[in-house]
Amino acid sequence: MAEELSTKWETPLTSEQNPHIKRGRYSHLTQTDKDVLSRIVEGRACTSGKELADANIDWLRIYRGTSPLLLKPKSTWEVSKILGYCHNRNLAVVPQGGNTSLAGGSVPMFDEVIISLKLMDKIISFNNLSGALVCEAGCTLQSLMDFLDAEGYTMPYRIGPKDTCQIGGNMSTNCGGMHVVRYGSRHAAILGLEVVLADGSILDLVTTMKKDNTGYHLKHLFLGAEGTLGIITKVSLECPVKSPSQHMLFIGVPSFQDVLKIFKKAKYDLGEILSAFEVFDETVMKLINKNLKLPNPLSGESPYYMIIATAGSNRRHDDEKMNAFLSQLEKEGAIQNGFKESRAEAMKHLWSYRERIAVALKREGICYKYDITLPHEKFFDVITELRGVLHPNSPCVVGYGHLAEGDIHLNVIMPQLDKEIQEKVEGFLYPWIQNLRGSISSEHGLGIQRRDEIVYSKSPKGVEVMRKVKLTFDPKGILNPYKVLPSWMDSELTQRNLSKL
Ligand code: FAD
Ligand code: 2HG
Ligand code: ZN
Repeated sequence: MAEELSTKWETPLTSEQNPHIKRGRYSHLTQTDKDVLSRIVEGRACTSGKELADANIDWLRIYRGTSPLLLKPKSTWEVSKILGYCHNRNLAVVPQGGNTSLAGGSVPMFDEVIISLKLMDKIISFNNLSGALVCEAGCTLQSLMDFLDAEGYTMPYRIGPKDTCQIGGNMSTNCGGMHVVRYGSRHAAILGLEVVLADGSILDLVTTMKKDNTGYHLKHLFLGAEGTLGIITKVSLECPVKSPSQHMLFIGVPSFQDVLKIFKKAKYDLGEILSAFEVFDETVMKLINKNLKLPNPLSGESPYYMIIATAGSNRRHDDEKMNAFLSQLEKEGAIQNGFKESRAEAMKHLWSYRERIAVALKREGICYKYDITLPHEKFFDVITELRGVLHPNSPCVVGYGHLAEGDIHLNVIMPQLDKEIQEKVEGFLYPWIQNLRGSISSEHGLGIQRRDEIVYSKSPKGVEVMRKVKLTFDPKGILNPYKVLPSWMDSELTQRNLSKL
């Protein structure tokens, strides 16, 4: 997934960009630490070179740390040994999956040791009756999709960087993607997890069965925790069967009111077979055309474009439903043009328009991403109003997202990082979201980027409970510090007086 930026951009150190964030009172890595840790993963430690440099920079090329050590364990036992040692020595660590985080969560802030799960990529078991898959955390999403395809099953989610992102990272971010409308969030499909806790102990919550009400649902705490509560080493997931009947509509829509009308109609008319409901604006389409060299598949331009997908069990029945749906939209004038596609290869190609939008935007410049949940009616108002606020500075502001969940990806694209514009955007945006009781992070997480903005979406009591949970799981604060929890808690979470522990 290495993608070049069109602008010349040297990622500054995150610590230099954020001088108010102080390094926690962790030990500094000594040569002895390096030797001991490297011996645990014999031949799989990096102390220099491109692999280490890449692991220090995020996908968006906005955040960069200075970790001197990357470890690549191959087993839960090795992860446990590493964390046990780091805990004793008070060394901070960052768990890393495919490093595709869009919130700066997967890279160090300072010199934290990077623990990459990429070599823990074994599929452990699959039950062809229940659909229960058990695998190691480093399996890429694509490898699991391929494996399941041969079994007649599929993954219950789909996101763009599937060849790179890992199931452990997907769980840790509680990633969303295109099929939440059909299969729910990661919480819906998770059966169990194995997690190595901060002190190196192993919490085995793996099961292949769906129901278990034995007290607190611990596994759910790790979904969306972004590596701040433990390192996920195994995942057990309930996978749905691959639908034998899949269809897609690609349509151009004249107004946002029509987009909403179509959404409501799709819920009634496509009902149980609806599997994706995606929307993007005309500027996004232009950037797809320009930066991915993919021409508009429709014969004319429209202010909005949509991909509506279905997955069912009866081709004739679904075909009829989709044809009737499309012709009614045409009759009602709710679309300007559009077509239905049912051939697997052609649909894969059309999905690439949607799945590679983030790549198209990144090729345009530095992307400041805002990943927000709003009431459906307000989905695009935020774009229009923000464009008004930024005028005449007017960097490129675009919107797209998973409309079914009210999840809009607002991107502000600039030739280079501009703190003044960033402050202007956020000064407008966050109170706007709060007023509507929306979320400032729908699916990408808080990472470094949004941790201080948590208060716009979570009550002070909610943030306080999170602090207590963090201290329970990780009293020394060695797991992915400076992420998720707000910076004003750093002094307690990362600089505690160890003699009191
Ligand atoms: P990383 O980026 O490596 O890590 C993400 C976070 O999880 C970090 O905080 C890290 O410390 C932690 N972590 C990673 N592995 C573990 C582990 N085993 N145990 C504990 N903590 C761990 N997200 C969506 O929700 N929907 C989308 O549609 C979507 N599309 C994307 C498209 C593109 C082009 C890109 C680049 C990203 C997209 N994302 C999307 C962001 C999304 O969060 C990630 O792509 C994915 O879930 C992260 O997986 P990863 O393996 O790369 O994790
Ligand atoms: C998507 O839906 C991802 O494609 C990326 O969540 C969102 O680029 C973004 O802002
Ligand atoms: Zn998304």
